[in-house]
Amino acid sequence: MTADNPHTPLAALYPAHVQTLCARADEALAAGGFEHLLLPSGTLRYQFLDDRPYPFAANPQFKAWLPLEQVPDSWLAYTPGRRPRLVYCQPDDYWHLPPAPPHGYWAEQFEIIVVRSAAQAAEHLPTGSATARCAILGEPDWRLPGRVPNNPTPVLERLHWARAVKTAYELEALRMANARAVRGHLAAEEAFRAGASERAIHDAYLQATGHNDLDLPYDSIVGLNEHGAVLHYQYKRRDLPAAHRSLLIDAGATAAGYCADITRSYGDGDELFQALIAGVDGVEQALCAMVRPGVDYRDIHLDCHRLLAGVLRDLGIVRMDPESQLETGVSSVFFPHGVGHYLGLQVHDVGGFMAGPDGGRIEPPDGHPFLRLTRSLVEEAVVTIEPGLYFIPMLLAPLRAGPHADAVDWAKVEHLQAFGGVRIEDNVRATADRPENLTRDAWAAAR
Ligand SMILES: [Mn+2]
Repeated sequence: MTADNPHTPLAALYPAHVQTLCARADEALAAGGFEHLLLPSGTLRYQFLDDRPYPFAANPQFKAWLPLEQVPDSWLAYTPGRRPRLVYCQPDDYWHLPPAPPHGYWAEQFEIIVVRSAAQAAEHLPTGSATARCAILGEPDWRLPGRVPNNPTPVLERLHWARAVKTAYELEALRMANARAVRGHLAAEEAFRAGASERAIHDAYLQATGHNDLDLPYDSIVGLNEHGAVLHYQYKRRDLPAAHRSLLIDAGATAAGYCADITRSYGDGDELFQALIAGVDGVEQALCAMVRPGVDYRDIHLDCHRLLAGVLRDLGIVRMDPESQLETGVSSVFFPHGVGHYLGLQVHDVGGFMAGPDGGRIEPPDGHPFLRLTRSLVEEAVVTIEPGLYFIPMLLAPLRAGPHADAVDWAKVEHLQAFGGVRIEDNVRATADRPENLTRDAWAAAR
């Protein structure tokens, strides 16, 4: 496990990361008029009338401080000027394997108190009149004894705003997550070429990353043929299709709680589909080069439409100039999602619409409701860039019935429908200089 390994490159970077978090917390607490920051890791939730818990997902606010994804009922307590305290719950439980005693590169940054139950944890949090001066960020849940999260807006907003800027520690974790995911993608391509089922491709991916299903940052999308046109295709079929025309795989990995989010598309050699993959890949690399400080991410999204519309025109799929395709909404039929999002502790990281550190909202452009990031980029922001072109029956039907039907080569569209679609997605860091493509770098290193 990454967090246990003293030799991980993360170890040397972690103390400065915690210092940055302390400074951000100082500012956020001052803005909200609070004196203590309390972050519960979260608690297990159970299915209705059952004793089976849902998969545990740690509070991302907690995970920002600690690479601990599976320690429910624990708390991080921070008071400006003091060493942060970790109340670490290691229950006496012979039904399950409790969390290991606290150790690893992170442990020495905290005053650690080990407790045996959630109720006991509460005894080590600020009490009495101090309770009212606590900003408690977490999901309110009656099962979590101790304090009720109040989630004060000014505190949350400042922390969310700041999360756009990654620390050196976070960047290294994101690189490690990318390296891990790329190992999976290489195995997945090999399984596709060998004619494996969606389920078997997914299994090859897990095997190569060393992840279990529940370790993944999101449920992988593994679609053969027409399934590539289902944006969040959620099944992994065990049966084999009659032919392996195409694979669209959108799959990530984590390291120290940070996420990679990568998509690749493969074909069977069909000339038009291969040209489509090459076209989308070219667009993707042009957009990655735009990831620079000061660039409005909405402009990357709109340029993505223009560039993809150019691919549709150049391949003779749509006979319309790119600007008209954008204005009439034709490009949105083939590219019906946003070009990307912030990436970090959460695969769709927070703060994408914020106008400033004390809130406000920047709306996506009219007609583009699915764009999740509308801010201008800053140095050390990490985003995904994920253009795609799809042949989605539900969206094609109104185009075929509408005023622009004649601009479309329907024979080509019908041919490509059997391949589903293409998406290519990398994780990119904005720097003062040229952008760092974490995904392509990991790919180059893996070969
Ligand atoms: Mn993504």
